[in-house]
Amino acid sequence: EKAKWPKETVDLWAKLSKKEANDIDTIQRSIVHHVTTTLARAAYNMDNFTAYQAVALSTRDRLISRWNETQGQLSKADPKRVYYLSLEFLLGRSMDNALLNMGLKGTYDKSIEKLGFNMEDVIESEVDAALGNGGLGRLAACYMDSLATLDYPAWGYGLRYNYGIFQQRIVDGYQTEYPDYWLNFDNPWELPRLDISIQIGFGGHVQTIQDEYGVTRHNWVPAQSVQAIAYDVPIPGYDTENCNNIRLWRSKPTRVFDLTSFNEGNYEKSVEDATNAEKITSVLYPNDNTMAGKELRLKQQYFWTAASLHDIVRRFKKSMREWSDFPDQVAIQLNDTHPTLAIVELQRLLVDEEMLNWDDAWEIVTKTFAFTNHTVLPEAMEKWSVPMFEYLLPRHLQIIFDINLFFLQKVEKKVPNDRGLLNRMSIIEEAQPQQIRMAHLAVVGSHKVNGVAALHSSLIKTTIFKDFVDYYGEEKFINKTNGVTPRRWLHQSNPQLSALITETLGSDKWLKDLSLLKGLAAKTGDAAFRKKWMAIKRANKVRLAELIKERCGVEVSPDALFDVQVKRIHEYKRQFMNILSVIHRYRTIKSMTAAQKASVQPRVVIFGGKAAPGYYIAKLVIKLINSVAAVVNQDPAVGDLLKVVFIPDYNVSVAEVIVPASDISQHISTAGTEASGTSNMKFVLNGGLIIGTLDGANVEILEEIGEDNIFIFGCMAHEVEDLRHAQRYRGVPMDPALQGVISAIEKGTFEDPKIFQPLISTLTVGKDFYLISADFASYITANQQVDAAYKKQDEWSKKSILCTAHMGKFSSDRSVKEYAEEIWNIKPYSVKDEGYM
Ligand code: CRA
Repeated sequence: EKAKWPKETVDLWAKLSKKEANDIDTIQRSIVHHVTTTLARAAYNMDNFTAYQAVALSTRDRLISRWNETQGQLSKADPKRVYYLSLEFLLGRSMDNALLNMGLKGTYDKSIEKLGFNMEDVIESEVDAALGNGGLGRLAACYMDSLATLDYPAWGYGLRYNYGIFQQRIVDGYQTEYPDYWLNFDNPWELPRLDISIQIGFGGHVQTIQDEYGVTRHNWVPAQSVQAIAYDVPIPGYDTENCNNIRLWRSKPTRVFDLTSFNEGNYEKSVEDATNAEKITSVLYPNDNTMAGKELRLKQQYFWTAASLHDIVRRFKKSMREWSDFPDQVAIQLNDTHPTLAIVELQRLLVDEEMLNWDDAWEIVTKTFAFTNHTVLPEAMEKWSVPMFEYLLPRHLQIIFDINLFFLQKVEKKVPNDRGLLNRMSIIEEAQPQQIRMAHLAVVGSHKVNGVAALHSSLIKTTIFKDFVDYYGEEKFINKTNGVTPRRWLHQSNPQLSALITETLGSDKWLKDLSLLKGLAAKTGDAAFRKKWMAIKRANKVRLAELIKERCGVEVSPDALFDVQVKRIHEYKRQFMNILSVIHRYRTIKSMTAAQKASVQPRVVIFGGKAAPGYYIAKLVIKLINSVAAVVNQDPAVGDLLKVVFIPDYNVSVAEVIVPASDISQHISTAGTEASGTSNMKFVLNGGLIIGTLDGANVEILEEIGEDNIFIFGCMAHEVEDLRHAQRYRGVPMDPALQGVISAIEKGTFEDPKIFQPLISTLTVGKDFYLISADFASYITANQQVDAAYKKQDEWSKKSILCTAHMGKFSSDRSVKEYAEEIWNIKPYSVKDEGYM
């Protein structure tokens, strides 16, 4: 069309779509423009929230022009792209991050200050985008930041839930859940693409037909269909023009009303069908590391993978390439087993709709997909019951059975006459009813399988995927240690420390090459530097103390040692062990003379985290923490020597305040249970020391920062099995200190002991699955070492600096680069700033 335009029209477009300048005057105009037009407000009736909206809209304009430019240039160049399929993207707030990444933060600060507002207050008006449960979803967000920063052509695909992770309030010490309707006010960080709509089928039956060459073809005739509508979320890179995309799908009814029912006067039924369609993307499942097995969850997974694949295939087809080129243009990463149906859907599209033969299609599929495993916990392994699956996806079930048949035939050929092996490796578990093992399907349909930390990746090779390693060989099973983005988790959340690092290193290059932090190690001998370093930590603690006052009503001293455990509440993460040790500490202090108390290191123990709404024991742990806090915090015999707080509604934006303020944080899972952990990396990056077990990424953090700068305790992963066995069959007695603590609870020191009985019985001999009793003594000792070390403030400050200095490895830039080079085979493509909107 454009070609037909006269030159003056073309020139006019070019002139008018020139990018606006980013000077203060232009930015102020754009903000005021949004206040007076988009928001229909005026200076005299504006609050911080309106200011936030206007600044957000002005930021969004700039974001979208970069996004548009990036996507336009990428369409033309058409390099190989990676698609990151994740049911969760835990993005948190966007505005501060977008301004920092685009290099506009300083200008916006000044612009709004002159307009009578303060950026820090304005930022607080933004609600978190909380479309994730914890580590897995936040990892996806960090990876998107790094992919954009490193100029990799990458898209995320996910679901646009109407309700994110629930909001947690504490009532009488108990967790209560409230819906997170985050879209209550318009979401400026998304671009509704109402023009992009895809039909997704469910149910129905499969027609078998002979085509004109006598080949049997299968044709799925779904009974229902829903529409997938695209919402695009721009992800700007740091210090680059590149701006990637996360496409989130929303479900809508195909036609608003089922016209037949409507015309027959059955209005209710016609509305019900519409509601059922909308339900698919209504809510995020609030389980972390556990599988609920609900039909609606399976619908979400198919809806999302089918829409995403349709989109990916459509983009590929525009290039008019051969199907065999598909894996040279497209890499798809499966973030856990949640998107495994994408493997089946691509096989179906290629065989049923594109008429490829099975083997050619399967080769394309397996070259395209790679799979990340995030857990070894049995309760998290996804399985779907065959009857339920068949009802929703009859053709996909046939394809899974065929994939399994051909796979098992090959296994049988390689290892003849081993029924046990076939049973163990089969994608179908022979239970009543049969179950589809999604992890096996993901392994069989991918060319690479990775774990998320060195220990985890080696564990999966000897446990859940052992037979597959024997069959495929070692090369298919690799490690990609997790990472976190230093932009959000240091530069944005700890601006003072970021500034000190930049000043010390002489440039801000470390923000894109985190290994440069090692330059800080030379400064440990510089007393003036140490003083600045610790003053920043203290300022961050003051800020956290204010948040604690506001949210918990408890006054804490920023001079005490801040001890933090914030993460999902889970038995394997052992918050229970932490609070039991706090009770031990409380009892010890109570038994002291005044003279003895004088040498006690004051400590504030800070907890935070959500429990899955159906996880009874985890919710009791929250109750116990709050009951202990209530007693300890008002005990005059203890005073400031010990305070305990539970910060409600832990989320990304709260983490941004907590992480920079910790002196010590706790990563104390039973060895072999935490795949990686990522908050451990964030704390150490901010000069916080950690106490932890030899689990997940703690092992590699220890390797990097050295044993003098970390407090390690407890049993090792290879010992766990024997310990459990000994406990069960040889009746190992409970640790005496722990016994004392339990007696105190049972005597009613903290509310009615009946409440906590179910919790305590998880510790009775033979049942203590997470080995709290086995690790308790060494845990107490490690905590005493923390106290002693913290008293030597000079030494502590050196440790703190060395922690930050040696965190280079844990940038998500490093992780993403490894994925790109060793799994996806993609190259950076840098967008040129052509000066257009
Ligand atoms: N719950 C692991 O438990 C890991 C993250 C990201 C988890 C964490 O140790 O850091 O993934 N596993 O790799 C998971 O979600 C389904 O499994 C997590 O966040």
